[in-house]
Amino acid sequence: MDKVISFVLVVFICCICTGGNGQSAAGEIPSLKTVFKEDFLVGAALNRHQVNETDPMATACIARQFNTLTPENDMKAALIHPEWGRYNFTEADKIIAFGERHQLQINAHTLIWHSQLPAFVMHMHDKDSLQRFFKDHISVIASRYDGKVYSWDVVNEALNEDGTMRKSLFQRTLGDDYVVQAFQLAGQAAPHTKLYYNDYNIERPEKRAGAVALIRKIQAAGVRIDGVGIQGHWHLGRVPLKDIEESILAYAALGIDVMFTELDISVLPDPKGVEGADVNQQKGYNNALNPYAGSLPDSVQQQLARDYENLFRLFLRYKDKIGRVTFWGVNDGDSWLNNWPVPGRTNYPLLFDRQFNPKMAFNKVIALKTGTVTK
Ligand code: 9MR
Repeated sequence: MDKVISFVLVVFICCICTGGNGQSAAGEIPSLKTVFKEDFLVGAALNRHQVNETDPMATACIARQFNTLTPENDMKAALIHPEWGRYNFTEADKIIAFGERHQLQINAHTLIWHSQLPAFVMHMHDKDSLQRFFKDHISVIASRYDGKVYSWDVVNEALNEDGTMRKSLFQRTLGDDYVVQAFQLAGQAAPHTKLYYNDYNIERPEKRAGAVALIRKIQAAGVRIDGVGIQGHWHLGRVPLKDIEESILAYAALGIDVMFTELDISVLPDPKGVEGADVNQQKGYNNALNPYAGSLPDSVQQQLARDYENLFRLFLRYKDKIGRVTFWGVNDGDSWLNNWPVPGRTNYPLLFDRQFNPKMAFNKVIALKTGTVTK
């Protein structure tokens, strides 16, 4: 009987301490980076406003919660290399300074991607010019930030859903080997930087087989690749835990680090024909596609919390193989999913709400480590 009373007392105290919303008695929200410090790094993609520290609440949340960042856009080719031979390092340099100021390790994103290319490259058809752009771009940027960033997403999204090579400008003009070349050039320019391949849906068996083959090809060429980023753009109630688990094992077996690099869980209905995270897929708005414009129903909040809890339980099981888990945004208001694949929606895919309050999903994830009782 005594035991029962003590148990009830402990549960009661825990509830008071967390205020039911994950806050301690002192009013402090637990910190993801602290709670998971023995397991893996926890990060977020940051936009330009956040790097410029225009919102003190955003800065405080980032500094408290995360120990690694990925620039959401400002190191992409269109922004950092807008014209032939002209680079604009202003924003990228601010990202480095932000990382130093707040002690966040930086994953630079991304050197070679078919999207967000500068106009002068998109219209380039001859092999010599593209080859020259390719070499200059990788060498100049990777060497400038060597030792300042921890890692690079060297190549992003080179694969189709069936695991074959995407017929991108790079593939069509330079051939399939462009991926191996990109890693080779990056390795020469940035010997102190980890080099990763990053893509979405590469937990799915078919696409995973393509990614495994691509990584093996890089390794067989004697070229360095240090890790793979599974982006992790998933959907409410459909997080593919089995595929994720098999993927962690398959990629780790290649002797490389496994990361979850762009994590979010969309709670909104998908328009027909949209899969993955291809930024070029856009669909028209209608109200039926935006059911939670006012607020998120409790049942959906709970499902989101269950999805995140199950996912992080899996991450913890394989923590020896997982180097980093990065969310694609800090709070729900930042997320690209408010405007993709349908513009102007209200999505709720992250752990913090639009006012930076921790959501039920945050509490569930934290509780996996602390055992704190949460609602
Ligand atoms: O979140 C990014 C969004 O702000 C940009 O408009 C978009 C196009 O560049 O890219 C988004 O980030 C993508 C990332 O770079 C690669 N994987 C898919 C991400 C979501 O689209």
